[in-house]
Amino acid sequence: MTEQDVKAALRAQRIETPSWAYGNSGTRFKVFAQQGVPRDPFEKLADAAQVHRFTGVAPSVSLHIPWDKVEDYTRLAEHARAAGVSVGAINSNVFQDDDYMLGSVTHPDPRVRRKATDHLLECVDVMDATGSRDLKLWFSDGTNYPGQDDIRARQDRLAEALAEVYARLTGDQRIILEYKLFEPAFYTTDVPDWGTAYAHCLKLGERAKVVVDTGHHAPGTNIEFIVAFLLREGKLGAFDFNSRFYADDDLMVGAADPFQLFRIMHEVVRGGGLDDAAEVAFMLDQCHNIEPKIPGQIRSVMNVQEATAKALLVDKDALAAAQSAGDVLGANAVLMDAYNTDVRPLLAELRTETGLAPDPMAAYAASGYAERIRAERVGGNQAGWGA
Ligand code: PSV
Ligand code: MN
Ligand code: MN
Repeated sequence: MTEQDVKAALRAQRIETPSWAYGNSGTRFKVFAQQGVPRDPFEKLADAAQVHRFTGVAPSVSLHIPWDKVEDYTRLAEHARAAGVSVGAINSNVFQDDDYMLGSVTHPDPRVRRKATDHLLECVDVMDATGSRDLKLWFSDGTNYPGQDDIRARQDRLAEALAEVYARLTGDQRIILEYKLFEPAFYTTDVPDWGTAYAHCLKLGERAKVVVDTGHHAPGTNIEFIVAFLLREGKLGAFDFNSRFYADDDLMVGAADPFQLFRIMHEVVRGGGLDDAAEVAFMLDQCHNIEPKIPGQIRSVMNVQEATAKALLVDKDALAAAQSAGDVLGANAVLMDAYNTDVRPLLAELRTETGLAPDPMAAYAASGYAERIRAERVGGNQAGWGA
C-alpha cells in the first residue's frame, strides 16, 4: 500500500464515541464527580462534537436508552447535526430495573420478558426518529447458582425475543448483539461468548451481527482470531473498544495492550473490515473515572488511529511471500516492522493536510472549551443513572 493509500484509508475511518463516556462514572465504590460534565444528552452531544472537531474521525455518538432519554428524539438528532455530529448506535438497557433481577428477555416470568422486549422495540422507535442504523443489544441475563434456572429454556426465551425485535427492523437497520463472559451474572451468562452470539445472529438473518467488546473475554483469549473468523463469515457488526487489565475495566482503548489492538486491526485490514461494504462499526465503550473525559476520548480515538495506521503499513506482499515459503521468522518480522513504526508523524501530517491541528490533545487543551464548560455547567450528572 502506498503512503497515499494509507492516508486515504485513515481519512475515511470513522470511530464512534459513547454518550456515557462524557458523564461522571466510577466503580461501585465511588464516583468521583468532575466539574463541567454534561447535565443532559444535549450537552453530551456537544462534548462529543469537540472530539470530532479535533480528530476529524469521530462524527457519530452512541446513545444509551433510558440514560439519554428525551421527549423528542428527532430534536435531539437535529441538535447533534447542528453541533456537527450524528446519532449512532442505540444501546438498549434491560439491566437496571428491579424487575430484571433474574433476567430480562430470558426471565422466567413472561411479564418481565414482555417488558424487556417492549423496551427493545421502543429502542427501534428511537432509531426511526434519529436515523440510527444499529440497535446494540447487551443482556446482563444469566444465573448465579447451579440449578437456579433452566439454561436451555433461557436460550429459547432469548431466541424468541430476538426474533420479535428483528422482525420490527426496517430498511438498513441492524441488530448488533454483544456478548460478555460474566458480570453481573457469575455462574451462567445467556450470551457469554462470540459463538453464542454468532449462532443467534445466524438464525435471525443478514441484518443481525456480532459486537466484539474487547473487554468481554477471559484473560488470554485470542480476540484477533474471533475478529478474523467473524469477518470471514460476514458477521462482524461492530467493536466496542476499550482496554482491560483484569475484567471489564473499560479503560482507554490501546492503553493496556497496544500490541493486541494492532493485531486486531491487522485482521480487520486483512479481512476488508475497513471497507464501507463490510459495515463494521468502530465504537468506543469506555468510562473515564479519574481522567478528564473529552481528552480521554480524544486520546482513545488517536490510539485506534495509530493501531490502524500500523496495520495498514503491514507489507502485504512480503507477508504473503514469507507465509507461503514457511518463513516463520520472516513473516513475524514483517508484522513487527509495521508495529514498531512510529506512525505519529504520518498522522500529524494527515491532520495538517485535512485542516486539523497536528496534535488534537494540545489543540483541545488550548481551545478553552474545558474552562468554558467548567464555568457554565453546574451539577453535572453520572454517566448512566439520572443522566
Ligand atoms: C456491558 O458491560 C457493556 O459493555 C454494554 O455495551 C453496555 O451497554 C455498556 O457496557 C455500558 O454499560
Ligand atoms: Mn460494550
Ligand atoms: Mn462492558
